[in-house]
Amino acid sequence: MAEPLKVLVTGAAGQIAYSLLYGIAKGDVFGKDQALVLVLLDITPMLSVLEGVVMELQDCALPLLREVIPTDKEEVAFKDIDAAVLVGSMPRKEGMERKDLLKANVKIFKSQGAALDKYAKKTVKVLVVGNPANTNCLIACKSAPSIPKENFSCLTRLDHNRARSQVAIRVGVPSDDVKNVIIWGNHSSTQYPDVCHAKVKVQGKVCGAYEAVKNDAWLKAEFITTVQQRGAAVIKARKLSSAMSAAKAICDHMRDIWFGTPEGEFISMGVISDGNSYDVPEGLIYSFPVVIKNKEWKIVEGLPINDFSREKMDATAKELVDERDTALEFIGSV
Ligand SMILES: NC(=O)c1ccc[n+]([C@@H]2O[C@H](COP(=O)([O-])OP(=O)(O)OC[C@H]3O[C@@H](n4cnc5c(N)ncnc54)[C@H](O)[C@@H]3O)[C@@H](O)[C@H]2O)c1
Ligand SMILES: *[C@@H]1O[C@H](CO)[C@@H](O)[C@H](O)[C@H]1NC(C)=O
Ligand SMILES: CC(=O)N[C@H]1CO[C@H](CO)[C@@H](O)[C@@H]1O
Repeated sequence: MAEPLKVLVTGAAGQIAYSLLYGIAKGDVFGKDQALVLVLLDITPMLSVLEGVVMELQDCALPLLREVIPTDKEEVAFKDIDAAVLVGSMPRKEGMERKDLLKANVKIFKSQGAALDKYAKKTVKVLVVGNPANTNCLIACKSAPSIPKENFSCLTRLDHNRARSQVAIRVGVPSDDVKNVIIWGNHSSTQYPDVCHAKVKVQGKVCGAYEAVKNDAWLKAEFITTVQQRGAAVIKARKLSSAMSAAKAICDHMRDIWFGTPEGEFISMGVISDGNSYDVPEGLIYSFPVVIKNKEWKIVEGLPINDFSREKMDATAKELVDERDTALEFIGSV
């Protein structure tokens, strides 16, 4: 068996981590023959909860899990890690101003970025989940100049999976028969779930989403708002935010980074824009369609973009530009 991989999960006492840690530890992400050391970071008041999570991981008696290291210290958490899933962030509290929330998160991700820079392996793959995920990812990336910026990404795979499933349910096929949906932009209600390039297998034949669904009005309105507002709908129903589905999406995202995307298929993830793809401003972490091979992602280029799509892609970009500029104003002072 290969040397154990060292994998960090932050926010490890929280509800996403509770599902995620099991998924990782049983081999869903790095493979069924890859031994693992799991490092669990949370804030000091959560250390006792973390102890409970450690006990449960031990009690799962998982063959791949070699060691579990709970900690509230960045220098322990980030030491020599191969992969990091940054789930913990500052949640919005009653009456908290948007700017104060952003500032608190800039502080966390600046500090964790610096810890990555100082302690992690230079080949570390970093996935940011804690919201605002796109901007937190950008701050972490900027704070870790010795790690290639391509090794940072943020999660929009949950939105991607939601879009796949909505189309699949509508057509009446398994979700696996819907491929190449795209989430563009921010992981928020301005994201644009795009099915113009999707492929749906219906009765053995592959066709476009419009042909499969046979209801353009639904695809152009209700489908989009359902995906955009799915997070809020889950909170309303469950009185808690998406956790099982978020954990599944994190596993999908990291597994694709590790093993690559299937031939002919692309997935969505938030990655750094160099300004050359789809007229998205340079220096944003923006969700694009990507393919992954040998642990390197490439944006799928050259997809034709109609006016309907263009407008929505620009709106979500504008939101991210504003948030980035505010975050970068804070970065010197936190
Ligand atoms: N990108 C996505 O698709 C997506 C989907 C769902 C949730 N989220 C986000 O993921 C985050 C976690 O969600 P959850 O439901 O697990 O929340 P949660 O409140 O159950 O858990 C968050 C945990 O993070 C910890 N934490 C806070 N600050 C920390 C820090 N500086 N270092 C380490 N740990 C810290 C908290 O103590 C808590 O245990 C939230 O920000 C949520 O909005 C993102
Ligand atoms: C971008 O999306 C994140 C995650 O939902 C959200 O917290 C943030 O407010 C959004 N940005 C803006 C500027 O609306
Ligand atoms: C996903 C990705 O772009 N990975 C890169 C991370 O950085 C290493 C160098 O440390 C590159 O070789 C990878 O391609």
